[in-house]
Amino acid sequence: MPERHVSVCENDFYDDSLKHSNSSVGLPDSQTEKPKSNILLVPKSSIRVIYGDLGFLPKKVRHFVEEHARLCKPDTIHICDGSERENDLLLYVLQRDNILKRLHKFENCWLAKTDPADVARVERLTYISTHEERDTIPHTKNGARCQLGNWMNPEDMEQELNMRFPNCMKGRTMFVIPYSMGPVGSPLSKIGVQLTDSAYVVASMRIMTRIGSKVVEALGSGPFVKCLHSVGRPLPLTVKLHNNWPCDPKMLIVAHLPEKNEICSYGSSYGGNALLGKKCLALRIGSILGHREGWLAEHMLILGIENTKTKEKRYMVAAFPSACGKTNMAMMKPTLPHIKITCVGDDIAWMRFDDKGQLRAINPENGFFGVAPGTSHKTNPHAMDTIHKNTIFTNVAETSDGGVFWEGLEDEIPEGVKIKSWLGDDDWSPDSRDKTAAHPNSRFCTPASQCPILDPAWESPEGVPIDAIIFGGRRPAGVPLVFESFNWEHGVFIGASMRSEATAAAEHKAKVLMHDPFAMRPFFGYNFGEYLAHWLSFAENPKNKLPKIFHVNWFRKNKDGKFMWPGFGDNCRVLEWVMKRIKDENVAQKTPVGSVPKPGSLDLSGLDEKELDMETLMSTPSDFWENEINAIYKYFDEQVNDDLPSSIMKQLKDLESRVTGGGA
Ligand code: GTP
Ligand code: SPV
Ligand code: MN
Repeated sequence: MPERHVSVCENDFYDDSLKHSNSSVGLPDSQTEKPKSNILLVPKSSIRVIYGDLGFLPKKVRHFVEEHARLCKPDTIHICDGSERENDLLLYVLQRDNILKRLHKFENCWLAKTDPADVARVERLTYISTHEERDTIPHTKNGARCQLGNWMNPEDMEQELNMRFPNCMKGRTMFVIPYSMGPVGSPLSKIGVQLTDSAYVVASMRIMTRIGSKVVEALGSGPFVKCLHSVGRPLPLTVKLHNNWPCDPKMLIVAHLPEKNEICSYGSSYGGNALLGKKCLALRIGSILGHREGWLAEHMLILGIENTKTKEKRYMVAAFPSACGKTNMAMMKPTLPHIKITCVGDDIAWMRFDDKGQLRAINPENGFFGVAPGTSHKTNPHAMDTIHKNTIFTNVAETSDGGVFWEGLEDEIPEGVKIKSWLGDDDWSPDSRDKTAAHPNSRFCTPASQCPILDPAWESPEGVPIDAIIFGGRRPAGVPLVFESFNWEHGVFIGASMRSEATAAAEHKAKVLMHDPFAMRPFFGYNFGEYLAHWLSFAENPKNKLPKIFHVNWFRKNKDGKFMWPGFGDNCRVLEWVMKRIKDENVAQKTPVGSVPKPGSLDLSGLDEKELDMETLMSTPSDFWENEINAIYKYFDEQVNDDLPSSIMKQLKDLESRVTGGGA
């Protein structure tokens, strides 16, 4: 069946909005303040603006829209205002085109199923293009392929983009999304304008960022990041679509052009490939801006933690690789009754030291794009309470009572209710051919404002004060439940030497252990060696109060392959210990790797201590660490090479001599 698309006459909403737009013909001149009409003339034809008014856009934005409309040749243009009315229109169109299906069990909730070839970020086709290769990635050694980003020179990149974007939106509507990362108008926020031919992307960006007229007002004549996105399927179609999901995986590219402040993404509509405010702007371009302007853009959650007995409250950030527990920790329901957690953000933190030397963080996002499998009332009740209205689910399974299902919800599905897997098996069971009901990287896209434990200061323009930085990953062996760095430099080394098992968040298939420094491996905007130097540089300012740095591992396994630590709400026990360490309480003891809790200093009340092997959970076996050190040597040598700061190499040598008994 041919795909249906937005067309002016089909839709009352668009018809109505057309009545209000100026439709006299004329060539808009981007040098004058206002275009003469709301119709764009391109060679041999014109493009109607069917929603919004070109004349309300700042001159630079209008120019950007005009230039790319001429290039991509959409049929029509829709300028997003962020209104409810607009959202109703988008949902109407998406439902009509069988891209979204209403989930009747919940309020204003929707299900999208993608082409099974477009289900995750594609790291190998994500590029940063700069004139100097070394600005983007370190030189590798021994013929190793760089694992710290993909670089392309600007000439080749131009060719790649020219192969894709001309005429790519034919027959479709080009949406113009002005969006703000961070609260609108905050001095720490950054503005982007995304052009896209996907209404699904608009509906998702509307949840994940702040969009629309208020952003245009805040932008004025200021700078913005130019973001261009296309599904890569002009009409009429030349191929059959799967699930009515337009994409072109063979031609996929996610390109960053920091020298032009531009992001261009083609061929995918999934998550970080297509919602360009998230990984592309807030992390890759963000980290470049942070390097230039003296701040940090990090793949980190931000949470508040309060001890209701002592009335003390602190904020912490934590960097875990994709699908390693940030959303769960950010929304944790603590099992200790005197610990209260509040959520500021679940994926990205922008941080800077203020003029008093206090590190402060804001969450640039406005929603959560969270991993569905594993989320349940048992593991993450606050997420479950967040996602039952105004949420777009993608690639989860649906239930015959109009709800959703994924691995982890087995105990929450009413009797007699049938499951339809994400791949369309109508009566799915664990014995079915599709191994899982939901795709392992299926997600919910939900407004942050609905989170029941949102921190009162989550939109504070100056950010919340950060007193601890936590790194972590999926480490089945050898890495203790928690350890603390000896100082800032050692902490930066711990971030640099992070490793974790691969997950379904990107295209990596096997559960291999990957180096993932700072959980930023897929998201560095510039040379990782420079990035390390940037982190180290904060210690040079004596005014800076450097937060303590920790490493946690919820994923250590026993001989039977079972997780040794209960995780989830019980992780608050570790955070309470971290809170004590912030105050320098005498609850830590040194190991060669870092300081771990003194026996008895973790509150384990309510847990079955006979079941818990705390000694093994905290252990740092030297044969394991000798291998680990060798792997880090090889990684630093091959991947970071000449760009590794000497103090980080010294940290590795010090670790080696502590582990092998040479002291240090
Ligand atoms: P991204 O959104 O990809 O950046 O992922 P994330 O870091 O936010 O990970 P998330 O919290 O969504 O967790 C990913 C998976 O890990 C889910 O299936 C969780 O159920 C599981 N998980 C999270 N925390 C824990 C934990 O403490 N223990 C165990 N065993 N699993 C956990
Ligand atoms: C991640 O992979 O770290 C995510 C999901 O948060 S995505 O938005 O697809 O990048
Ligand atoms: Mn993430």
